[in-house]
Amino acid sequence: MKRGALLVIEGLDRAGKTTQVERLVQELDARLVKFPDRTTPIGRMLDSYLQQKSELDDRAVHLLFSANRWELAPSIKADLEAGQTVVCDRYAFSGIAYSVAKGLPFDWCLSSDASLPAPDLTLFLTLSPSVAAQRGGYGDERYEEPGMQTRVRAAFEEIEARVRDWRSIDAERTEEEVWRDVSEAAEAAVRHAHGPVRPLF
Ligand code: T5A
Ligand code: NA
Repeated sequence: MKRGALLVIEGLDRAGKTTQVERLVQELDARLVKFPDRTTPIGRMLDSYLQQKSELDDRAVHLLFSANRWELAPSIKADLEAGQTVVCDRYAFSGIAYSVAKGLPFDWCLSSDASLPAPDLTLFLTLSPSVAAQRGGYGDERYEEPGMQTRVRAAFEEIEARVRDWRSIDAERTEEEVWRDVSEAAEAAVRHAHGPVRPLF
């Protein structure tokens, strides 16, 4: 059975995720899902937390990020089964990486996202902290500071070792060079997407 592909773009701050995701959505006529989806009631709590307008316990916020994916999971699965490709700007791997970077246990972080729809392909955009800094200073949102970014990078490396269909892409190159690799890998994943949607982890 042919179906739509679930494509995920992950990466550190200023890696160019949104830039590449927007091109992919156009190219593949795909549905865009951005995590966190700040428009739902849960998403509004996350938006306030990220803007440092409210405080939440680390485990509580982890579960809210996860719940924000679960509330969209049924429609993502339905779209994939109906042949619609879905592109996610961040997904469960960000959820794990940022919480592990704050000191929460890896397996605890992973468990709340277990059995979400598994991506057919995750593209991880990598860049060094110095190049990230050249793309503009850190903003006012929570986590936008060098110490946290270094710990997030280490957590993503741990995740990479445990996840299938993961591809790292050097995002220090020009937008066009990155796009060539992103589009080629994504088109292959779309061609090969078939069978039931697998559960993550
Ligand atoms: N979070 C998220 C959790 O803690 N748990 C979770 O479960 C989830 C889902 C969300 C925050 O929430 C955390 C992680 C985050 O801290 P967000 O809304 O996704 O944040 O915002 P960011 O991902 O941080 O968005 P950024 O804007 O920092 O990064 P992007 O999307 O990677 O970068 P982009 O495309 O906007 O580009 C950044 C700049 O670089 C330029 C662009 O023009 C732009 O100016 N650029 C390039 N410059 C040179 N060469 C290239 N190849 C370039 N590509 C883009
Ligand atoms: Na972004």
